[in-house]
Amino acid sequence: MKNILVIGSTGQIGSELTMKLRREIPGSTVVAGYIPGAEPKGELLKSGPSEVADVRDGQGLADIVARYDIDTVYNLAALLSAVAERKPLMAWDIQMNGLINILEVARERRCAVFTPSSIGSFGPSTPHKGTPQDTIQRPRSMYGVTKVATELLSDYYFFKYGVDTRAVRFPGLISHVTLPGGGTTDYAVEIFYSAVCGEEFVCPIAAGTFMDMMYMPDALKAAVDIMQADPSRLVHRNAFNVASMSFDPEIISAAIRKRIPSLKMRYEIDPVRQAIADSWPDSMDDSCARAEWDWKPSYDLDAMVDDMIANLRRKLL
Ligand code: AKB
Repeated sequence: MKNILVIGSTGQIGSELTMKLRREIPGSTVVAGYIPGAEPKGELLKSGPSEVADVRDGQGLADIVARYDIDTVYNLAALLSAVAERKPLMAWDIQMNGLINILEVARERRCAVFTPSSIGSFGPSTPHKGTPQDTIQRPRSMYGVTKVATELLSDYYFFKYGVDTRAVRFPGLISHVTLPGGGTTDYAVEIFYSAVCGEEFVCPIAAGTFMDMMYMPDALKAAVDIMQADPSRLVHRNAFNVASMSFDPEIISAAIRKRIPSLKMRYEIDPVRQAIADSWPDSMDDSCARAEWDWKPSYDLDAMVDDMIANLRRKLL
């Protein structure tokens, strides 16, 4: 990994991943790819090159890859689960037509490609507890359909053309830097903003609904480590279960209330998000990631809550 293109560099993952790669990969050039209307700002803009990189424009991607001699592409362009239910055709266009554009450029230019999958790639018939690496994937959301197809297409390009595709299945990601937009797990970020700002939190997900979650520093570590893993050890590629914590709204609100006793929460269930959440795993088994590339998260629930609150207090108060 030396010359890297991050597509979706101003989004929830991209904004932090681009900065981490610039800091931690010596001698690298990390191009921040963005779409018009979501331009990089501040440090992201100043610390390296940026280019318009719309996954739906294959020629535009090919030009950037050639110009910067890109060897690794992080493809983070996606509509998240709830918004993809509102705009299924757009989700298909970005997630699938966009992916094949990237894979074609990667085939021609011999780039490695990371396109994340998600807990959203599972569905109601998947075993929900200790969800295995290799299991039934029959999601009913458009987001889930595109994530399963992403895994299959990425593997196809590896087996047929030797394109070095690798990825992880991200849980809900929690970060104090950039807000997610339109996901089912967003509540687990929003509750912190309400708690720190002293506002009542209206929870769209029912008590008792468990989902895998992960603190952003662990998610970024997973994204970097999988691309640097020894390929001879990889039995799987697209995509690895990675897990660090699983909770429901009662557990996360209790953990925050231990530090901010004034937090008030009431439920107003969003039926679309609830149906999606009910179909997702409660907790994934990530033993293949641990065995094949030494995956190990650093943050459990308490460590994550402490760090989130400290950082949001600095940011918001
Ligand atoms: C979403 O909720 O849509 C995402 C995801 C789990 O992939 N955060």
